[in-house]
Amino acid sequence: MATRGFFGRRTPPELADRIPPGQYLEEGFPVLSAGPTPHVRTEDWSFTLKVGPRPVKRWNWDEFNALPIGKMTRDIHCVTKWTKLNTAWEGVLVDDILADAGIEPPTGYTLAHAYDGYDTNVPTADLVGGKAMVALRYEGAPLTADHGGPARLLVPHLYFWKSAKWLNGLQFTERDEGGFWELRGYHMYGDPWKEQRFTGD
Ligand SMILES: Nc1nc2c(c(=O)[nH]1)N[C@H]1C(S)=C(S)[C@@H](COP(=O)(O)O)O[C@H]1N2
Ligand SMILES: [Mo]
Repeated sequence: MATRGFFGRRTPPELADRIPPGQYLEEGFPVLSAGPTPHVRTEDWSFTLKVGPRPVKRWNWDEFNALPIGKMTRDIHCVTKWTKLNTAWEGVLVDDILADAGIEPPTGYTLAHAYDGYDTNVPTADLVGGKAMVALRYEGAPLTADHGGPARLLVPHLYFWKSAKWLNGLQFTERDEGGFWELRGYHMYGDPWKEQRFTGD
């Protein structure tokens, strides 16, 4: 009769060390978008890597899918307080995008850009070294439009708003420039283990 604690928002003790402070365990996969879902056809999709204003390389869908495809299974943490464990993704590591472009990380900061006009900033160090990918598939199937398909950024160690859906490019910047939510009061970095939800946290 050891079922008490497995329901509702109570966290099973063996998982407690995977739930950051203030978060609860979510079994579903909520959809959170600032606006309507853009429906981008893969034949219209492209991904552009920029250093400041300068485009360095651009890939179409077929070219991008020919890059090395890796897997990541990670826990994700939304600032609206849900945490989802063991989410399984396939996609292209940011390291492999840079390698294909033939560049080393040129600046310390990056802005991720998306088809809906959304953007978000991430320190470059948090995107490389196997820490982040451009995800193309979730749980073995192509990423659905509501979760950011055709492609989304996945930076699982930061709050999930950093994982830009409908990604169409990464831009290296000299300074740490805030993106959509960061300019509206959210934290510039967003470490869930430090509860960096809002400016000043
Ligand atoms: N392009 C884009 N990316 C986005 C958003 C958005 O509105 N537009 N919302 C962010 C927020 S606040 C969260 S919590 C996650 C939600 O991803 P999900 O809908 O797959 O759960 O996407 C993030 N990425
Ligand atoms: Mo969010």
